[in-house]
Amino acid sequence: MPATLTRSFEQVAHELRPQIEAALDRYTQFVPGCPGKLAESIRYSLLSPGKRLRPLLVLMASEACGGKIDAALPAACAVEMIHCYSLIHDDLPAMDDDDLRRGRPTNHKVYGEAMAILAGDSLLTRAFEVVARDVRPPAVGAACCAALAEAAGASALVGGQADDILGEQRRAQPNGDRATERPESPEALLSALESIHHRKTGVIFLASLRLGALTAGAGPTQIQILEDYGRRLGLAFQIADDLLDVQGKEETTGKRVGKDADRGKLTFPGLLGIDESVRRAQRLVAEACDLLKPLGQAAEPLASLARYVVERDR
Ligand code: GRG
Repeated sequence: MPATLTRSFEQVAHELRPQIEAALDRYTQFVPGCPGKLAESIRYSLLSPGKRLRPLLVLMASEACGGKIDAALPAACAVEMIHCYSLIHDDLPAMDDDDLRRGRPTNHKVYGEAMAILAGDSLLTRAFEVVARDVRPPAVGAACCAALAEAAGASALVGGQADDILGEQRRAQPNGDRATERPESPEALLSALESIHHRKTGVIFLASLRLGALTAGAGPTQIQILEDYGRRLGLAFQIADDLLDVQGKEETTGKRVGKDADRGKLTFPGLLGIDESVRRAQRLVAEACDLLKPLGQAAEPLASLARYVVERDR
């Protein structure tokens, strides 16, 4: 295929983002009953300038499987709502205690902790309402709801977050129960880190791809290709995220940098070093792009998204 026909990730994202932003705006025009302050707090975070990677993944996966953007848009918005809820709750003092997100003060810094918790709760429930009402036919809507619930639940997103917090608490205990524990090997630490990130980040990426495929009526072979791609993409994204925390700048990332080291978190650069982390992320992206080849040119935006994920500065 001549290179001129290949649309870059930024070109495709530039076309699709306005549709995502407009739909997120429409989906958060709440009916009476939702207090103005709560609606403001929800919209403050949801409509803030995120990269929209997960909704783009839904739309690009749908396109790769021959689907239509309009049919995938409700599912794309639902995934972004769940992602946004997780960021609002992750930033709370009881969790990561952050004051900067997407280049702005975090939700609880502006609206207070109670309203931030409720904004997250509202986004989580709204996501399922949107899918149940607007994904057609209803059987596909039900399959999307189940996939989303599994990805956001106690054995995935919430479980990964819980393990992350429990691990941090254990590492912060200098003696206590740990005095009798054997130190963990580097291999065990790496596998624990990969498991946490798979649940905290990777599974939502996989759900995004699955929802895109489901709304396009994809078959099992296409779904399998997307999932194999998604597993590598999720891990590469997380390695890049850890590298940005070490090497990135607050002005471009829009969030506090250096916080993982400050909190004694397990990270890929911490375990593997910077050079090996970069090599690993690049290898994963190359594998992810190779896996997409049977889907042809329609999957090129997904390949360019994978390359963007490790080259990004935010
Ligand atoms: C509170 C249930 C619960 C889960 C929190 C998402 C999460 C789990 C924690 C956020 C902290 C973090 C750095 C997670 C790993 C990577 C990640 C999800 C980064 C943010 O995603 P981006 O870079 O963000 O796509 P934008 O703002 O562009 O949408």
